[in-house]
Amino acid sequence: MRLLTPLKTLSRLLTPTAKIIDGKKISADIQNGIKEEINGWVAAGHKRPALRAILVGDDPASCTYVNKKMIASREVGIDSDTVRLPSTISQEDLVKKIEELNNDNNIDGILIQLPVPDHINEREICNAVHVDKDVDGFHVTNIGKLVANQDTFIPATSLAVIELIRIIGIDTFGKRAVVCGRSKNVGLPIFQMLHADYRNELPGLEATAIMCHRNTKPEDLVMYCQSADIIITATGVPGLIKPHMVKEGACIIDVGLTRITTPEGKSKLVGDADYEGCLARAGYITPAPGGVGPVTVAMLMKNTFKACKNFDRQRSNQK
Ligand code: BQF
Repeated sequence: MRLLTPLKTLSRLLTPTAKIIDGKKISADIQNGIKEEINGWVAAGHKRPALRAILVGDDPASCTYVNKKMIASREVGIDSDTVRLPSTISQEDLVKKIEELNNDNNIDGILIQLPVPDHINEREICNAVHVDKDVDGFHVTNIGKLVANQDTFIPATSLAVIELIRIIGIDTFGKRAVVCGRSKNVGLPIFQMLHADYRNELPGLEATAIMCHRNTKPEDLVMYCQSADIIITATGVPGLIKPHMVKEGACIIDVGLTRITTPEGKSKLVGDADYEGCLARAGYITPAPGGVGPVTVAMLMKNTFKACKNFDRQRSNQK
C-alpha cells in the first residue's frame, strides 16, 4: 500500500486526464448556426444585421481582436466595418462619432474596442453608445439590467463562459464556482450570471459563487480554488492557477490571455492556469488561446443579431 499511493500520484502527474475544450470548434459550430439563422432572416425579407467597431489608435492586440470580429461577421453574414480613429482624438469628437452611428438606422450594433487611450474617459464612452445598440453590454443601463436579472446584452466574454459551461454539460445548481478577477467587463458579469436565480427573465446558473481578486490572500485563493467545482480565471496573471489548487475533476475555464516572452526569447500568448500541470488534475480545461476567445467572438455575433431582431420588432410595433 505504501508503494501504491505514490505510484498513483505519479501516474496522475504523468497522464493528462482533463478533457480539453476546443473553443475553435465550438465557436465554428455556433457561428454556422448563426449564419443559417441570418440567411433565413434575410431570405424572409428582413434587414441584414449591421455592426460597426470603433478602433481608437493602433494597439496591435486591439487590431487583432477587431480583425477577428470583422472576419467572423463576414462569415456569418453580418454587414460590418471598422471605424478607425487616431489615438489623439478628443473625447468630444469620439462621442460625436458614436452619436453618428447611434443615429444611423441601418446600424444595429456598435462596439468600442477597449482599451481606449488614457485621455479618454472610458465610462463616458461606453455610456454614449445607444442602449439598444450596445452589443458589448458595457452601457451602465445594461450593466444594471444584468444585475437586476432583466434581459439585456450580456458582455460577450461572460456569455462565452456560460455557453461553454452549458456545452460541456457541467451542473452548476448549488455547485461551488470561484471567479478570479473582478473587472467590470469580464469577472463581474461572469460572477453575476453564475450566482443568479434561474427563475428570472435572465436565468442565472444558481452556483455558490465566490469572487477572488488582487487583494484576496494567497492562502485564501488556494483554499477557495481547492473547494471549487468550477474555476473561472480572468486575471492576466500567467501561472496563477497551479495544479495543487485544483480539485480533482474540477472544470477550469481560463479567460486569461497574456503575451509573454519564453526563456527561448519567443513571444506567445498564455492563459492564467498552469495548463500542462492542471491537465492532470482537472476534469475539463479550456486552452488559452483557443478556448474562451473564439467563443467570445461568436457571442458578439449572437448579440449583434439579437440587436437587429430587437430593432425589427420595434419597427413593426410602430406600424
Ligand atoms: C483565441 C480582449 C483583453 C482585452 C481586450 C480568439 C479573441 C482572442 C483569442 C478575441 C479580447 C479577447 C477581445 C482568440 C476579443 C477575446 O483564438 O484564443 C479571439 O478576439 N477576443 C477583445 O476584443 O478585447 C480584449 C482581451
